[in-house]
Amino acid sequence: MNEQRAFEAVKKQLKPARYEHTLRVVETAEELAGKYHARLEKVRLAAILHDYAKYRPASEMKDVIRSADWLSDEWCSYGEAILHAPAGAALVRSELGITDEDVIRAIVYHTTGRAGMTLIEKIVFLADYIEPGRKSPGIESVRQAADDSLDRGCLLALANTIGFLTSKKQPVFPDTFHAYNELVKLTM
Ligand code: DGI
Ligand code: FE
Ligand code: FE
Ligand code: FE
Repeated sequence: MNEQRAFEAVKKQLKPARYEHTLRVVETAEELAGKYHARLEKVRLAAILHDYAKYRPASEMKDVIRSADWLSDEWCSYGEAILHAPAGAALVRSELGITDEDVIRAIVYHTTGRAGMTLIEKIVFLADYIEPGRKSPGIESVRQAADDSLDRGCLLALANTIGFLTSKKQPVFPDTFHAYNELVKLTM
C-alpha cells in the first residue's frame, strides 16, 4: 500500500472534519519523527490510517475484535471510544492488506498507549493528542513537554486522559494505567 492509496482509502471512511484531523496528525507525527529519529514512512502510514475505523458501528467493531485471534476481547469491555483503535488495525490488515507490524501496533495502541510502546507507537499516540486542532485542558503543557521529551509528552497526555476519564467515572483500559506507570518511573 503506497501513501497515496492509503489517503484515498481512509478519506472514504471518514467525515471531512475527521479527515482534516488525520492530515494534522500526519504533519505532527512527521515533525516528531524528525525530532526523535523514527522511521518516517512507517510513522506516516500509521498516522494516515490511525482512525480508519472511527465511524464503524460499535457492534461491527466488537465483531472484528472478537474474530481477531491476535486482539484481546478485553478491548470490548471499556467503553466504545477505544474500539476503533484495535478494530481499525484489524480492518486495515484485512481490507487494505497492511502487514507491517510496526504500523499495525501503532494503530492498535494510538488511543490507550501501553507499557513498552515503541518509538513509532509513542509518536502516533502523542501526535493524535497534540495535533494543532486539539483543544483540551492542559494541552499546552503537553505540547511543550513533547518538544523536549517524547516520554514526558506521552506521560502528560496519559495523565490528562486518566484524569478526564476518572472525573467522569468512566472505565480506564488497563494498558493506559500500565503506560502511565511505566513512564512515571522512567521520567522520575
Ligand atoms: O480518535 P480520536 O478522537 O482522534 O482520539 P483517540 O483515539 O485518542 O480517542 C479519544 C477517546 O478515547 C476519548 O473519548 C477518551 C477515550 N479513551 C482514551 N483512553 C481511554 C479511553 N476510554 C477508555 N474507556 N479507556 C481508556 O483508557
Ligand atoms: Fe483515534
Ligand atoms: Fe479476539
Ligand atoms: Fe485521531
